[in-house]
Amino acid sequence: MKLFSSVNDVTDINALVAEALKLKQNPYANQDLGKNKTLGLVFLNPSLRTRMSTQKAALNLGMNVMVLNMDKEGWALELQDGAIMNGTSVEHIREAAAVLGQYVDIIGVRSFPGLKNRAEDYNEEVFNKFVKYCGVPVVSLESATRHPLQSLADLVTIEELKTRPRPKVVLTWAPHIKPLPQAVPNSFAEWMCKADVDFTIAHPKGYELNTDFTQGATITHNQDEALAGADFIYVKNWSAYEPYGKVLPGNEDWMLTNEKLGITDNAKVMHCLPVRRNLELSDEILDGPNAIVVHEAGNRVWAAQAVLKQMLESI
Ligand code: AN0
Ligand code: CP
Repeated sequence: MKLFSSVNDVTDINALVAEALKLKQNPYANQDLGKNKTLGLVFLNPSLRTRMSTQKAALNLGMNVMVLNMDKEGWALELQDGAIMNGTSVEHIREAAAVLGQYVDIIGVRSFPGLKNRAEDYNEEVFNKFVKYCGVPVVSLESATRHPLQSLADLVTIEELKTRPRPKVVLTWAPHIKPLPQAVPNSFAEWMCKADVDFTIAHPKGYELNTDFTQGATITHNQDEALAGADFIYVKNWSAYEPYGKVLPGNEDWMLTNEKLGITDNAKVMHCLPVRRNLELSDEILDGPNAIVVHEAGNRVWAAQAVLKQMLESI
């Protein structure tokens, strides 16, 4: 594997999930694979889980890791070709990415969407330019429209904890005060649509996702109807796709509570984190027996390790 940017870069998702679960049982079995190989992690936005879990995964494989917090410690990047750089940007992505590729064997990049210009975000301008100019394999650490390491960890978690062969999985929108990307729900949807699950998306009117990511999903505006009989509930806020990047008024009653959990089949509750308590998810859910959010975050290590392992095997 030379690129991990979406589910479409994976030839066999079941094999990748099985690999992640195998690594969980035996984390240090491939310590020689990463010897004298270096992973570079480039962050243009904050991160706790992706940063730490991907570093841990690389260390388990015997790799060295270098981290650049480009938003805080790097030079201000220029993205436009042909720009006359007499403003605030100091270095063009052409040189920055190419130079990083000189120092490391694999690069991970996190670049959130601006949520202002939909075409720019959905063209993945920043991520794709890193891929184009760095000259080494690239792993997405969450790009403008997808978060594949998160979705892989989510699928690993569902595989691990499911109690029937084809569980009912519900992605349900949650309230938030800030406009958040569509990356996590887009990605979760496209992975679930390819997995052996019964998949439903519930959101208020106006929060329709780009249909490229939701082919095969059942989509409803009725949260209670969606929750009925669910085995896994995936809670996440996202801003509107149309009007792009906007938070629409109302819908506070979409926060998951124990009362709503009662409609489900004793569902396990997932969230990618970070989560705002009592806005997106209630204390009673997060502190209750059905929340598996910390377990899910723990599985980020095995997802990242499975991906890095496949990349190391191909360089
Ligand atoms: C980000 C998002 O929703 O995409 C990162 C989640 C992993 N969340 C926030 O910005 C709060
Ligand atoms: N879930 C997730 O990617 O968390 P971070 O933003 O903290 O990395």
